[in-house]
Amino acid sequence: MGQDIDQLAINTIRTLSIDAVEKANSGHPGTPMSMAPVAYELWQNHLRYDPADPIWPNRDRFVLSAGHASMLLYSMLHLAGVKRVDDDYNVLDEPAVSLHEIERFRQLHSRTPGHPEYRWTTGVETTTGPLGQGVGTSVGMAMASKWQGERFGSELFDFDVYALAGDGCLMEGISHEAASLAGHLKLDNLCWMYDNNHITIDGDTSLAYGDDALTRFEAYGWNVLRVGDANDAGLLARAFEAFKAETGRPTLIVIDSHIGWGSPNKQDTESAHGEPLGEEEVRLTKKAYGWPEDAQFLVPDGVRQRFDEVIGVRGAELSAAWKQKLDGSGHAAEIEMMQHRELPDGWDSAIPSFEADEEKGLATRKASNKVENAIAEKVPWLLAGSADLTDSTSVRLNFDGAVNFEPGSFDGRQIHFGIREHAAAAACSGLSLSKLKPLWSTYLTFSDYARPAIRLSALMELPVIHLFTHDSIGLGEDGPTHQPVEQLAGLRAVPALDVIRPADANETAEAWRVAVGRTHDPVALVLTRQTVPIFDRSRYASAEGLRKGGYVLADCEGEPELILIATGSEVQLALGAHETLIGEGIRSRVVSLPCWEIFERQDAAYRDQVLPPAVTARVAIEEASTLGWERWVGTEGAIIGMTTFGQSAPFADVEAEFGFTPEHVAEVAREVAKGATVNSSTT
Ligand SMILES: Cc1ncc(C[n+]2csc(CCOP(=O)(O)OP(=O)(O)O)c2C)c(N)n1
Ligand SMILES: [Mg+2]
Repeated sequence: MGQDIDQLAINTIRTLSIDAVEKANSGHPGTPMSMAPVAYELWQNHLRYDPADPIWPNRDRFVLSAGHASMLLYSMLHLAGVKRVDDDYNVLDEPAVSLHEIERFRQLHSRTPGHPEYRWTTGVETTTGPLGQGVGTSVGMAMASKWQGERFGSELFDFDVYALAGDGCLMEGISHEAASLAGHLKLDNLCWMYDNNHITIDGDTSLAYGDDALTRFEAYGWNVLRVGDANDAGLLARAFEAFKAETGRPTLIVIDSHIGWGSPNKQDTESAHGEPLGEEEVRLTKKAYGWPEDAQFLVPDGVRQRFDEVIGVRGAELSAAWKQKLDGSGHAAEIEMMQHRELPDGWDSAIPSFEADEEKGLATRKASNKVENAIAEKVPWLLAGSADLTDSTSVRLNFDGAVNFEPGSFDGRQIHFGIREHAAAAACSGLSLSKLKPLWSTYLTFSDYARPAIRLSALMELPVIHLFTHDSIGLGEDGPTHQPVEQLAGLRAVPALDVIRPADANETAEAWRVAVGRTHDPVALVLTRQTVPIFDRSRYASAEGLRKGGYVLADCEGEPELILIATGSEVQLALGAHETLIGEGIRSRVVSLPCWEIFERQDAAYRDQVLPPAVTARVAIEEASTLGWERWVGTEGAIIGMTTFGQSAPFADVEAEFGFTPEHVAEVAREVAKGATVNSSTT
């Protein structure tokens, strides 16, 4: 076609994207068209990436934060010949994205879903689509590179992280948190490429956006570069070289571009963003590219070979040299273990068991701290962070060597995320994607500030620990702004996220065992601020029951006629009421149900043993929204929960105000046992 091979390759990225969107009759052609030269220059000439081993641990990461431009990434994965990796980490002799899959863009079960999904399509480094999440996650990846570089040596780990962001990513609040954190941490291995095309869905950005991005990022302490034309490979190359040479600052490259580049009627318009170009415009655009107008999904001769010769050859050399270094490093076993998300032998051997103490008790956040330290000391890659509530949420590591993660000690274990919940959660996804074991913490109410990133950790099936304390109105004086009500229901509604709310210190130890032991799926650990009794397990059932999500904690002689179900700090209320009711001759049972999701995964026989279907007199007690408890108490049961916000007062007064006393629980239970219909909540 008379174009030089690199231009031909760039136009192939463009036309594959155009054709895939056209065939699907849905998708976003404009940004792949304009950003094709940027992706091409980066991948071919800078990215240290081996298409034949896409899980090589020290590969540079390419994050498509503008996830709607997914066809850009799929085209790159296809043309670069990236191999597919199966769930057991085996590289297969088949493409991650075949041409057939590109033709099936956005169709059911294709490897080319609407937005890139980690774990589903090899080569997708993180799931993106909700704008800003990619840049947030990229910070965690850059942190992980620094951590591993410090621990294992920079000859083994020094990978760079590139994220392609649009106007939307930069407008989203998370980009502020993430950029501010990255600047503070001096993450000079992080490069964001800002596609400055002045177009979003509604039209020109002047409708809603007038930031001076250059000044903004300079103020964060970033190195800011500008490329005035996305089609200028020379300028792009210089910018990438400048990024690589920079020390002590992350880099933002502002790249001026024209969305829908080459489309005679749609370039620079919002209609190029999220709709197929249309048959006629496709022809005109292909003509403008010097492309055969009728050809579809055309990959001209020489294009795949060009990728093989450049990124393919460079990547193979780099990954082979790395593997040699690894073999001689003495770190191979540990790195291998991390890569497979395995844990060192004996990781759980120091988990304490807590003596019964029903008088003084212990807050579950305090018990959690002891367990966390006992595990973290044995799992070197467990990192504990907090959004400025390190001691309030009790996540401080206190053993020798557990220093802060910061410039100068990037192998530190304690992360100070600052008051940046959203970026903290997103960065934890980045750490986890890089095979570290992260946890971060805040108060349960403020989990709302991180919710989109929590959701993505679940969608990606990443074993992140989201740790939340001050988990109910029981936090007392701080009042309704800080007292969570609807957060538990909200978190429980997230698929693949297990929400664990332990009742006492020993259940807390079990909850940690579950959380750290898993290789997939996040956990939300939900803990109290206030002290709760440590139950006498010689009298009640073992806390090991938590491993099944729910268990019979206290029982009666014979078949129960009434079941009290509770979680966390309310289990003590259930037990208190239970003792009274047993004394009155009512055959009551207490079920501790710290994790609904795990309980639901047990077989029916076990679930029916704990909650016999014939026993319909049931009372649930939880200091949270009643939403969802109908599932456990049925139509004849009662729910003692919250239907309003809380109150600011000392905790005992707040609990009494809302009916969270053993006496009130017993009162409701007597009525339910009699078969009376009881109003479903206390307020
Ligand atoms: C959090 C979030 N809000 C809204 C959207 C819907 N959305 C998808 S793309 C887009 C516009 C993005 O504009 P820009 O980032 O400039 O991308 P461009 O069109 O230039 O590629 C919007 C609002 C989204 N994906 N995520
Ligand atoms: Mg834009």
